[in-house]
Amino acid sequence: MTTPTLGYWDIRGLAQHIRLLLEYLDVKYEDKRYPYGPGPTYDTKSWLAEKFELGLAFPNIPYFVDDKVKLTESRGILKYIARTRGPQLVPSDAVTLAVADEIEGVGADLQRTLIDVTYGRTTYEAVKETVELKLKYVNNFLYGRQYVAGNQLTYVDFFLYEILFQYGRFGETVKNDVLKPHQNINNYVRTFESLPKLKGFIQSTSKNVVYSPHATILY
Ligand SMILES: N[C@@H](CCC(=O)N[C@@H](CS)C(=O)NCC(=O)O)C(=O)O
Repeated sequence: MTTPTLGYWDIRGLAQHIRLLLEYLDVKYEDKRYPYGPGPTYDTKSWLAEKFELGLAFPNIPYFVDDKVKLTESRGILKYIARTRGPQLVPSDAVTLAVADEIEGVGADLQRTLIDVTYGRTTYEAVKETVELKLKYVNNFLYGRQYVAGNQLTYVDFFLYEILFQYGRFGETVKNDVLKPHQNINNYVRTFESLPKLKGFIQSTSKNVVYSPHATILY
C-alpha cells in the first residue's frame, strides 16, 4: 500500500475530523497543506495550481488519495477511512448506523451554520435560536452515553467532537460560551479528549486555526 494523502488548507475547517481519525488509527499519511497567500488578499493559488491536475472527479478540498480511490467530500472520506482502516469504528447493526447518520446530518447542519456566521453570511443573533435548540437536542441525546453509539466509539464521534470543539473556539472568540449550559456535551468532549490515542494530538493541535483568513470572525 502506498502512503495515502489528505489534501486541505492549512486550517482545521472541514478536515480536522479526518486528521483525528487517521491519528487514532495510526495511519501513516501525507498531510498535504495548501497555504493561503499573504494578506490582504490571501490568494488560493497554491491549491488552484493543482486543483484540476489530481484526477479528482469532483475537484475540491479536502481530498483523500490512496492506491484505490481519489475521493472528495469531507464526511465521505471519514467513512471510507473508517471502513477500510478501522472497521471496529463502524457500527454493524442498522439501527446504530442510522443513528450515526442522524448525528452526521445534525452535525452537518451545525457546521454549515457556524461557517455561515464565521464568514459573515449571517450573524450569530440571526441563528442563535436554531443553534441553541440544536445543541440542546444534542445535549439531551448524549444523556447517559459516553459516545454517540453508547459505549462504543464510532467514526461519527470524530465528526461530532470536531464540530463541538469548533463551537467552543467560536464561543471563546465572541465571548459567548455557547456550550456552557450543556453538561452532557461538555462531558462528551472531555471523554473524547481523554482517549489515550488522541490526547497528545488534541493538545498539540488545540490552538490550530479553525477557519481561513478570509473569515469575518477569526479563530
Ligand atoms: N462538500 C464539500 C465542501 C468542500 C469545500 O467547501 N471546500 C472548501 C474549503 S472548506 C474549498 O475551499 N474548496 C476549494 C475549491 O472549491 O476549489 C466537503 O464537505 O468536503
